[in-house]
Amino acid sequence: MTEHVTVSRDGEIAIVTLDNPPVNALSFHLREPLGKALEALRDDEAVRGVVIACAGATFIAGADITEFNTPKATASPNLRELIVLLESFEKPTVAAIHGTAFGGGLELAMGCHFRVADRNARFGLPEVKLGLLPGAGGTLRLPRLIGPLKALTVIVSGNPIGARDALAEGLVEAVYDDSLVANAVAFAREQADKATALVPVSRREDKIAEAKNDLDTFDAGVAALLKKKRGLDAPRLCAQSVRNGLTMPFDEALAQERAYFVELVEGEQSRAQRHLFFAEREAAKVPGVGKEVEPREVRRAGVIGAGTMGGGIAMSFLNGGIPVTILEMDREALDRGIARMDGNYAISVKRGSLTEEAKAKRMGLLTGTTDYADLADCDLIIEAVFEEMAIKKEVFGKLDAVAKPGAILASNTSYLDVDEIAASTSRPSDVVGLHFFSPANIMRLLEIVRGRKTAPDVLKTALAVARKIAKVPVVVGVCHGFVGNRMLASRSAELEDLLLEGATPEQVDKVFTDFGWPMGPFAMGDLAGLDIGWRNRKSLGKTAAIADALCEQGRFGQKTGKGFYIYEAGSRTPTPDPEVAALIEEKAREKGVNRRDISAEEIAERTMYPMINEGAKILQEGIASRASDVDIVWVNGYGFPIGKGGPMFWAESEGLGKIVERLEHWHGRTGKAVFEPAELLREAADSGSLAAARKGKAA
Ligand code: 3H9
Repeated sequence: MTEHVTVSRDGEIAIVTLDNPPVNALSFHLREPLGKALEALRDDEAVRGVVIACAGATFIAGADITEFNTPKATASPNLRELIVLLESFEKPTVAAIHGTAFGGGLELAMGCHFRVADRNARFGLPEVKLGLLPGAGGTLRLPRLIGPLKALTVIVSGNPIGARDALAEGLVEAVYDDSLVANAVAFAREQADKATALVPVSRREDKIAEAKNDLDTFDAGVAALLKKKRGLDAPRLCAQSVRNGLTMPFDEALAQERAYFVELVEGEQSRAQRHLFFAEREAAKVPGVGKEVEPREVRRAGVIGAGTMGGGIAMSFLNGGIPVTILEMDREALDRGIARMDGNYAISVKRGSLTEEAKAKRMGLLTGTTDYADLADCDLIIEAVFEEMAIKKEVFGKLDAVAKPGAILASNTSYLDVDEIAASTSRPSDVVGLHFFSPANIMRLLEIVRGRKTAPDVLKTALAVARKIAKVPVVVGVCHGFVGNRMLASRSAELEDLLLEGATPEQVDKVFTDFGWPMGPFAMGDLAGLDIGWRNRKSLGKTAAIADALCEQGRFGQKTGKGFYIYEAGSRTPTPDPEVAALIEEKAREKGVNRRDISAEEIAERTMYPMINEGAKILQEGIASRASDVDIVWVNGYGFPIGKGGPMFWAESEGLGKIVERLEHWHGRTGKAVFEPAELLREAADSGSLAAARKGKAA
């Protein structure tokens, strides 16, 4: 018995309780006493059955991620050895699961003969989200319990399943409403009394027999599952390992799984994804918003504007179980907005990702209105109206008049000065920016914009609400475009010139997709609608020779069938258009630009390096608190490839010195401000670490 592992007895059933806060990760200091306790129980003839349970909020959340790539990760007993030990038991072993059984935690549970669970328990193998595969038999045992394709769906998505599904699929034997451990003990006793032989999961064949004889169906299922995982090693090796379980003897497949795990854990992608795991948790820790700050309660949210953005924001709240009052200017616009939300949910029902009952429940939380007075009972009100300061101020003036004291007033502005908006109210400390990304019901990122006067408890509330509605929040400071859009502007600054100087849209886009972005900037522009940028430029008195000319011809992108590319009727696949090539050449001639061959390397340097440079400026100005916050913004809001860990993480592995040198080269050649290296970037180039340079500045 140690502080992390205690063994108690209920008659002839032993209960092993693990206690390693906060999430009972399988650290070496837990594994060592657990191994000793299990050996003793296996050999103790007075013990007829064993229950493994956990103290605290959850069962085991997995291997200890902080131990990876250290000697502790593999020190004996490692997890695989513990599972082999469990499978050698000739008396029933029962995992009693509450909270989450994730990763190595579920693998340990599958080393037991039986699993029983609390009704709120969740089960998953989320290793893929860390760029890994389950490395202690998970890819081999889960298929033996729930079938290979179902198992692969769980493994490749990394998403958990609930207790009810786990019971239906055969992952657990029983689910209880309460008294989990007592029920688990009774279950173990029942099994001990039975004369039936105990078969370890690794020796069960019934659930994989069919797939073994029909690998073609399995392979077709794999291909469908891997479609959206382009460029990532972990999902591919997860699938290969599950397949090995069908074609190889168990122990051989297990050794191969281990080899894949080692390959992945030492690789760049997993290092990047583990960085993102901790970065996401770090982003929730906001300077000046300590543990002592209590969040305000949000029982009802208000949303102003029922357009695509407002509707998406409202849906996020409904999905999180928070009632919403949504306001539009007139009845017709309101009805249209509500019908669009209803239609979006109907699509989910059709796809099978939502039940009719859940849809009705969510829509039941929605109230529509055209009267500001109806927002009086809202605890948080978010406006998603037209992006113009005068209109925003008018809306905030009305809100100031009707909102109850203590209500949080939020703007979904993507660019505007939140301090100026706040100053137009009588309660600037209650004002905050909540910048959602479109489609707001799907995109995970939420930029929380901290105004000069925003109160700490308002920020704490925004963070808590974000979590409740399944967003990834990052607190940022006030500047034009905040973190994401400001860096995006720098990434885009050279796009027109690259075309004028000789690159083609498809060549530029290919550099981006080869890097791992889901789309290049021109295909993206066509998808979003080129008219949006055009309108924006006009309002700011700006021009872009090529994009403006396309819009003047009515080429707005996918919605008009033509933009930077041409789209066959009903297709979303971009095809290069000779007319666009001719237009680019004409514009280059008009401007007297000599066209030349442009290399992929040059395209990458002139787009991605200015983005990094802007990120460094953002850090230097304190708009973001940490380089890792910038990474979270880009991975969750802009499709930056997760296997590269976000722009700032990538920049460090690319070499900050090299980036500074190339920025200087382009700055010398063009004199453009986007290439002038940020002071912080120059300083960081010496140490190789943005975080160290940022700390140096703060000190
Ligand atoms: C694995 O198992 C590999 C095996 O297949 C093979 C081995 C050979 N390790 O998320 P929270 C920390 S890979 C170390 O805010 P929640 C976390 O950083 C693992 N630390 O809480 C945070 O620290 P801090 C597969 C961990 O209630 C604190 O715990 N498993 C680990 O919102 C609280 O975390 C996973 O990928 C860990 N495994 O959510 C599961 N997990 O307070 C990863 C958490 O200092 N974990 N921490 O910031 C989760 O998904 C969530 O933490 C969980 C709780 C849902 C469990």
